Amino acid sequence: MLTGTTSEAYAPSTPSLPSTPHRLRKPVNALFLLIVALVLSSAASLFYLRHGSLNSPLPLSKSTPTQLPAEMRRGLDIILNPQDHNSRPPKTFHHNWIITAALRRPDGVAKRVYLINDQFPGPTLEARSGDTLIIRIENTLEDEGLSIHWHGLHMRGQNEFDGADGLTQCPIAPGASFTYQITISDEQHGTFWYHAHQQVQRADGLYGGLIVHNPVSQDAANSHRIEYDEERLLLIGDWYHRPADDVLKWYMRAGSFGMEPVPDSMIINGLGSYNCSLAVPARPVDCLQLDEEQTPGALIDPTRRYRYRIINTSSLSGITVRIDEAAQTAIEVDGGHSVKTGTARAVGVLHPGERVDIVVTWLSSRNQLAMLQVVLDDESFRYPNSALSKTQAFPVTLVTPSPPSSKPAEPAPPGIQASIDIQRALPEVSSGHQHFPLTANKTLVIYTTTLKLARLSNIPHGFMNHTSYKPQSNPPQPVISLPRTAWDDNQFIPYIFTSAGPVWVDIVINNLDDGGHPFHLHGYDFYVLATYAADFGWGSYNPFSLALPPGGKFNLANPVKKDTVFIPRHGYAVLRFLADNPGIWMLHCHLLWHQASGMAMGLHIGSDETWAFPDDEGKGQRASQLCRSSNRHPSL
Ligand SMILES: [Cu+2]
Repeated sequence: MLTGTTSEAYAPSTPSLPSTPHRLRKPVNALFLLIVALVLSSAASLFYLRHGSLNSPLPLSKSTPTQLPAEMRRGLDIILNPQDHNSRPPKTFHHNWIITAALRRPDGVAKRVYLINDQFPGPTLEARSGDTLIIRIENTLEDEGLSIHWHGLHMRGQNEFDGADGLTQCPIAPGASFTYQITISDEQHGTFWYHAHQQVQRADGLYGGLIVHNPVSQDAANSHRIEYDEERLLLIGDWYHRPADDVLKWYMRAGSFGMEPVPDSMIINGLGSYNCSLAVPARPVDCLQLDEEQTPGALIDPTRRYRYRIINTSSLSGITVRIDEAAQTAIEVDGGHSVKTGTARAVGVLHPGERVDIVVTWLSSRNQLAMLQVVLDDESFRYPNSALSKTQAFPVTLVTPSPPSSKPAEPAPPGIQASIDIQRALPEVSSGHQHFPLTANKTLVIYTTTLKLARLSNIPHGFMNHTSYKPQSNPPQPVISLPRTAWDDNQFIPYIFTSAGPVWVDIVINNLDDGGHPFHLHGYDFYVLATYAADFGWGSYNPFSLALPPGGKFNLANPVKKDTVFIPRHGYAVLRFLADNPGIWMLHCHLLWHQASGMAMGLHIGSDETWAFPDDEGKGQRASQLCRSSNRHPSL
């Protein structure tokens, strides 16, 4: 059976339909009610709208509105509420999260997923720059520890709440609780997300959106060229029907030959639509065939412009998002970094961990239905999985309010492109050498690859230089609670000394593999000075040799700023950042199977090489307290 619970996370509890095209306008409920009336009374209406959210009668509906059965509420919309955050002073939010797991059918196939307060995906956190989030997490799982990372937030002065299992904390043990304290810096706003950072729980749904709205006072400096009326969130990712533990076990054996497990399905905001007939006999699934009307979809007013904040929550797959009946313009990448792109019908490829914010304008069309297409990038798929449809379409129902108040949908703008290559997006204004020196003070060179070594029984392991990461286990305490000399052999954490003035760091990450790796650095944003993919050879760059970079000169004029960067196969990326946030910060591939098999390391940034954190206000002790009762995953 389908459960109604899954719809809770995306049911529009406080929908807002501003009256004029400006993103800061207050809600106008009348318009919304009108739309609701039309939708519920229309035979073509396929979607959910929670009756409970309506506070007044539906004046224009002649027929009695019928509440769709819970299992048919398949709405994709997570409606964001910037108006509740961007013009108030900073404040502190308290959340209490209970973590459980239960069987759900996100795409029709039964699977055990993690729930936060009974929701999958977890609750969407909305805040503004300068807010403090105090989140108490109670782990009621039977036999698994867990930790949560706040992807993209700098966590300045809050290293111990970064959530990186093994580096900054032990897992929260079953039955235990832990309170994360997160003060969002005044400089940060944009699209973030939170997700499990212990083993592979992220692939079983332990994640959610975290949106930091830009305060109005900063708008003059950060205003977007393109206005919009409403904001929506799209958590889009691949989906495995097997438990992630089993998927990882399948990968981490000699017989996988290092071929990453190809997903079975895809979901948006926790919902998908799987064609049961595709399931392969070798891997039976408990599949409930959803009919066409149960395909999850969105509901929009085509006279309005929408800002979609898109997060790739995949374990493996890059995604391209395409809407033929709309014009998309990308305005920001990752945590609020402005980019300038043309207008196109599609945007991609967005890799796991990356975010892009797009503004969508609906083009004039007689259709009442648009299709949101998601294409999974098959670069990482090394074998065919006939169970998977790589391209899937989700209906977007266009509901125009009453004709007198509506303006016609816009005609297609001239010069609309087929696709925006988001990997090549650059900021509009020069962002580079005004902000950093022409050369860095310190340069790190990293080589990363997946190896199947005889000494590791030919099981694929990710390596960063010569180290394959595992959470610190001897002694079993997070490294921030231990002096450097006590760290075990699975830790590769170069030291960056910072007390002699500003230290700009270049990291050259060479990718020796024949597939790309999206790398994420905790605690920082970085400028992407170069990325390169070789047509032949290794495509590596060693800045300590006399040879010029194979990819040519760095972009010092207007490099894009990011926290997650895709490093092409047989190529490299050069990243530059100011090492001004002391702590131990993880740097890892965001492909979950690579991360879990060791493609991770840390950066130790500070002014004390011995790593003085254990004595720093007891933070190290606090970080290690969890370890006493911690029950790390048995596969480690
Ligand atoms: Cu990778």
